[in-house]
Amino acid sequence: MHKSKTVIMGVLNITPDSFSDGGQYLGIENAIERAKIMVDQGADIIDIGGESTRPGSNPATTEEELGRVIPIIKEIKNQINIPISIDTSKPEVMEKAVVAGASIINDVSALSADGAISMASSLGVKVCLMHMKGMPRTMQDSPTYVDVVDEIKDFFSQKIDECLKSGINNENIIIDPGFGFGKTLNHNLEILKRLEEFNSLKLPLMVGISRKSMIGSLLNDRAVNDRIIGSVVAAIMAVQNGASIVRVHDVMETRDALNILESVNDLKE
Ligand code: YH5
Repeated sequence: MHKSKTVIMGVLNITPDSFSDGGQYLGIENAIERAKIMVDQGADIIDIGGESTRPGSNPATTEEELGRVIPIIKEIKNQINIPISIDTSKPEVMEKAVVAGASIINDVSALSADGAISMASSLGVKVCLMHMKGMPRTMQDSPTYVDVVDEIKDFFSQKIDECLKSGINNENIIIDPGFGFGKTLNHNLEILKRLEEFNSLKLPLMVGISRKSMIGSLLNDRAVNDRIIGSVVAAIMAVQNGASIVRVHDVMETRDALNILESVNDLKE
């Protein structure tokens, strides 16, 4: 069986806490440097986010988000030849980011904001629809499902239908079960175990597990920066179970592991 190469999306967070505060200029310089390193290490896409969606976080204003991400998208577009993804839920940010050079909309709320579907449709770019149960501030307050995989698949079927009806091309849709977004540790483990079931929707499947608390929990509450091996193993398992795009912080380590996996998987019988 020939499997095509797994796509690595490298995470570039542009929230105030992501770069030690040295003013806007330093922020841009640091972000570009980080993006270049990830590209050298094998990233295929750079995902730029200016809104913290961590559990318990409050939403950023449109102006805050635009101020953080637009200058960086323009500068990456200027200096690096790589597809840029914009991690946002706001239609205005989607529009300005695409005008500035982004070619993928990565929306953790799956285009649920007013006007988001029609904006994505008119921009004509790829969109990643991620599943989230609840809102970031409260989503981890004991979420429940009858069957977590079935419920997420039903959510996607409905969303995909809405997207197609509003004129988004099927070829432009990516799905992502949203690890950690309104899911307990057990929900996350079950999603990873049964990931293959999402492939019945016949769309590229993306996952983001990198450094998340599910990894920390399984490693005796390991600190965020010491979750690399756990994250890489989870990414490999996801790819073995049908993911084709992995959103990661540790690009070099993930590329190494994928090279081993792909070498074995591509070996002809
Ligand atoms: C995702 O899964 N996740 S932002 C908490 C952490 C570590 C990392 C330390 N955007 C996804 O990465 N987009 C985010 O604890 C995403 N899929 C897609 N498509 C959350 C994140 C993180 C949160």
